[in-house]
Amino acid sequence: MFKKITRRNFIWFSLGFVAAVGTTKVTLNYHSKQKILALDNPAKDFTVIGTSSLKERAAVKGLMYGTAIRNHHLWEDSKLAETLVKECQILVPEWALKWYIPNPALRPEPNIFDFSEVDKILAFAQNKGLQLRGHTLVWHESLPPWFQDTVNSNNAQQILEQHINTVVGRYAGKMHSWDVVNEAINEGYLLVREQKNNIPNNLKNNLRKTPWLELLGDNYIDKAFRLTHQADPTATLVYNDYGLDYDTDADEAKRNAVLNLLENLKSKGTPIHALGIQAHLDASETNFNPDKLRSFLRDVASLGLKIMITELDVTDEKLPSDIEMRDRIIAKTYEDYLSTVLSEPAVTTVITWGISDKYSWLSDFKPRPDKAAVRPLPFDANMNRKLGWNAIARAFDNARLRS
Ligand code: 9MR
Repeated sequence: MFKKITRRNFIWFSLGFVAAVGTTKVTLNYHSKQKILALDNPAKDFTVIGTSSLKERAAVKGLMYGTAIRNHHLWEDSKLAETLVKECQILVPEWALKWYIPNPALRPEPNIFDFSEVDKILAFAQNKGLQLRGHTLVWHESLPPWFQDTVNSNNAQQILEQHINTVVGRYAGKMHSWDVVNEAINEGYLLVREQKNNIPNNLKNNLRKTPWLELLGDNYIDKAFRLTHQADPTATLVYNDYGLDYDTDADEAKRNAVLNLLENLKSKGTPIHALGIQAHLDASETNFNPDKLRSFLRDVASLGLKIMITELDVTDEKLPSDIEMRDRIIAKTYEDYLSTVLSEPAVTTVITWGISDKYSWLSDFKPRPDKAAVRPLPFDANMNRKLGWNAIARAFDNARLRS
């Protein structure tokens, strides 16, 4: 028989429950801390032979190395510009080719385009012998404030066409590649949830619910590629996405969904040439499985597609404070990842999402709980090479020659 629950019993029960939850949390925290510490190997050798730059090491193997860049940093920081020219073969504007990031915005009004910043970056790149790639034409983020009130299912096609014709047309023949569509597949955890609820695993269900999907229907991806190819038949056209790197249910589901999308596009004859893997890595992630990642890369390559690593960086959000330890774990993350992906011949290019810790989106988006400066990139805030630089250099030195 159950005893009547008295007020006192209830209080004791609640206290016990809170204590149990607290202990479990402490134990879990302890275990995840131990797992992270186990990632550090102070004896690991990161020696690099010679002093040549990342672009030179990449070029020896028929590869390209480059970085994303916020245009104003390039004009304001001569040390950054110098480092970038020395180390990079290719640049991608982190902001300037998005529809709307006011610096100034590319498309401030429905019928006004401002190319001033992009033109300056292109002139800089051409002057220094660097290539330029475009990011991005179709995305659900960084859309203009006028978008919601102006764009509807009657004019969406025309507004997208106008965008692609105007922007891609202006730089036709001058761009290495375009991220035509960015992040069109749902978050991995949502794909897993759908699988658990027996929702059919098809392209329609796997697509992220974006304004573009809502306005143009699920054919919008194919449309965007065809329009871009028409506007610039020489550029390599890329589908770009994230959350593809680890041996987790979410990333596995996302890899399958992306593969499914690529197969679908290829079967329709869509002019798509490469998959862009963003590779925003996490130094504290313990579920890295080189075989699984390689097998995904091979599946993508078997569709006749090239692969570009488009936004590589390594968050140290969950690492301990000690800087030397952090740099070692970050460097190991870079080397493990790059040696895996570069073993697949279809991988042609490696681009980091920034080059110096002084300027990383992660400072705002994934700050450290101890408020210490983040260290996700190959150069420190004073433009000195870090252990992460060695790791990238080593991965290029050990990569096989591309034909
Ligand atoms: O790094 C970019 C950040 O400065 C911008 O505020 C943000 C919104 O435009 O975009 C960031 O870059 C993203 C990229 O365009 C697409 N993949 C994820 C990147 C990091 O969020």
